[in-house]
Amino acid sequence: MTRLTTADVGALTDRLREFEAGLKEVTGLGLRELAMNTVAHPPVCVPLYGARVAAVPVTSGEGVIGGFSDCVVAILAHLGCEAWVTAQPDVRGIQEAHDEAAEVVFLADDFRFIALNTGNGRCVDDDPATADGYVTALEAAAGSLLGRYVLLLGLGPVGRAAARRLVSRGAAVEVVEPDQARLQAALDVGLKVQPVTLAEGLARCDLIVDATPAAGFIDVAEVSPLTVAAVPGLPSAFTPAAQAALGVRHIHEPLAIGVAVMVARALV
Ligand code: 2YC
Ligand code: MG
Repeated sequence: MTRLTTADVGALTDRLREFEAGLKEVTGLGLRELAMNTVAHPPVCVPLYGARVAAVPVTSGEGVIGGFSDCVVAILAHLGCEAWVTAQPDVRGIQEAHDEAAEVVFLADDFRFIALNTGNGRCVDDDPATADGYVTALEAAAGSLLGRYVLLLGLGPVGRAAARRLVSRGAAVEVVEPDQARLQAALDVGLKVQPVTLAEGLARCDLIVDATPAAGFIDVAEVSPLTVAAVPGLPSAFTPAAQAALGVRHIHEPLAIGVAVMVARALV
């Protein structure tokens, strides 16, 4: 996933309620319900209220992103967890989390973002959690994915997880992946996806999952009142004009759905 900036996470922290209102309008689900529907179908109640969860800043590599851990905690608190950012980063932060009886610890370096349940050893990765949460949102918005054509842009870690989840929910997945090696690797592991050109995919699919790091290559002329776009990462493949035309049907934010599914999977 693209490395977030302080501006990205600050904007999300400020607009969390607004995002959730839009999510509810287009999917009928709030963040808690979306997470529980992703963890199990039919949904199970996950003990989020009062769950003690610590976010530990990690200084390795490119270092701490100002506001990243605070944003994770804001999302967790919004879900009803007792969440906090540890006073110290790295190993001292993990120790503090343990000493303060955290059930789940969130940690992100330059390569991985995980939620670790120190009680049961469960370790949840953000890429599949994010992909699965966004597919749940798309399915709720569409009513069902059974037999529906879905255009998937990109077969990186999030795209591959989304492809698996879309196929498992009955979708006919058409994928645009310019990297032939990535495409072949996905087909070689038996991923049931149909390679298409962007034009072919846009012509046939009203449901779109954007899992590419490329920005602004789908314009307003290529979206319709039937289009629903699940956009789990930054930047969006949709131009600002296309995003405006889609409104709440452009489901897009950099952390909230991923964190909600991560903590639900860590605690279920
Ligand atoms: O503040 C910190 O602890 C930093 N070490 C966090 C670095 C996160 C880098 N990863 C990302 O920005 C994206 C996010 C969506 C999470 C995964 N990739
Ligand atoms: Mg990741």
